[in-house]
Amino acid sequence: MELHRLIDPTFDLEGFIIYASITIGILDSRVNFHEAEEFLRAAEIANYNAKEQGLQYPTVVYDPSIQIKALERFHMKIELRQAISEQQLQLFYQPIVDLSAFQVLGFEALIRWQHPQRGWILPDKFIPLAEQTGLIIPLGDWILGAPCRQLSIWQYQFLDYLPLSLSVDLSGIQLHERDIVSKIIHHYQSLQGLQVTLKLEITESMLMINTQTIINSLEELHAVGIKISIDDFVTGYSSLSYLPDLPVDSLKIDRSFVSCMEKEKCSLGIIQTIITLAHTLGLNVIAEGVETVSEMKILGSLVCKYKQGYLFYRPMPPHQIEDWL
Ligand code: G
Ligand code: MN
Repeated sequence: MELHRLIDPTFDLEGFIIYASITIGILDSRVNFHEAEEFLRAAEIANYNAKEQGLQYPTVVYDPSIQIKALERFHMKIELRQAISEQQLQLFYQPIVDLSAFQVLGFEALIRWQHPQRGWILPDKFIPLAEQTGLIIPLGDWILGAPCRQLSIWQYQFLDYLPLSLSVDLSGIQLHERDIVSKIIHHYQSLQGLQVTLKLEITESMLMINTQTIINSLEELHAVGIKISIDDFVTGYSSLSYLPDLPVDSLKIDRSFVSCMEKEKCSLGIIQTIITLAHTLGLNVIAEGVETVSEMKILGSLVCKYKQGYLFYRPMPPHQIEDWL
C-alpha cells in the first residue's frame, strides 16, 4: 500500500500533469519453483489478477488457486471461440408483464451457452471474457440480429398477441465501436413494417467513459425510434444528474433491490424514490428478478407497473415461447 501511496499522487512533468498508477503482483520466494521463468510467470499472473479486480490498491499475492483460475480462463477463451463457430450459443426469451392490463409487454432476449460438458452457462460467466477478448463484437452483433429475425417470424405467426417490445442487452465495448449506430439501425430496419419496438438495455457504467460520444450515439438511435432502457439501475456509479440529459425511456430496477424488499434492513424508501423519480421524468419502470408473490404485491403498492422474473416466467427457448403464445 505504501508503494501505491508513493506513486498515486499526480506529478508535474515539464508542465504536464501526470496521473500514474501501478498494479503489483507479489510472489513469496519460498514457493517451490526452480526456474526464473516460473517465478516471473507467477508474478505476472498475480499482477494480471490485481488489474482485473479493480481494487483501490491493486496488489495481489500469488497463490496456486490464482493460477488454476488463469488456466480455466485461458481454456474458456478457446472454448468460447469454438462455441461461436459451432453454434452452442442460444437465445432465450423472458416475458416482461404488465399485470394491471394482464398483458405481456414484450421479451428480453438473453443469451445462454450450452456447453458440451458443463451444461447451460449464464452470460455473467462468459460475457466479461468475450469483452476482454474482443469476441463481444461479433457476438454482440449476433445478439442483436438473431432476436430481430425471431421477432419478425413471431409477428406473422402470432399477430393477435402483438405488438411487442424486444429488449436486448448491449455491452459497453459495443457502444464504443465506431460504426455501432449504423449497425444497430441496420438490424432495426429488419423490424420495420412490423409492430415491434426495439429496446436497448445499457448500464450506467457504460456512460462513464466518452460520455458525450455515447450520448450522441444514443440520441441518433433514439431519433429513429429505438428505445433506451437503463439496466441494473442504481447498482452502478449512479449520478442521477445525467438522467434528464439522456434519451432514456425506461429504468430497470435491479434484482438486488427487489430481492431485499422483504428483508428488515431494506429501505423501501429508496425504491419508492426511484419509481417516483422515473415517473416524474416520464420514464417507465420495470422491476427485475421478481420471484415471490409478496415482492409482486409490494411493487404493486409502489405503483411499479412492469415486472419481469421467475415468479411470472423464466427465460424460455424459442420453441417454448411458441407453445406458450
Ligand atoms: O443484467 P440483466 O438484468 O439483463 O440480467 C438478466 C439476468 O437475470 C438473466 O440471466 C436472467 O436469466 C436472470 N433473471 C431473470 N429473472 C430472474 C429472477 O426472477 N431471478 C433471478 N435470480 N434471476 C433472474
Ligand atoms: Mn437486461
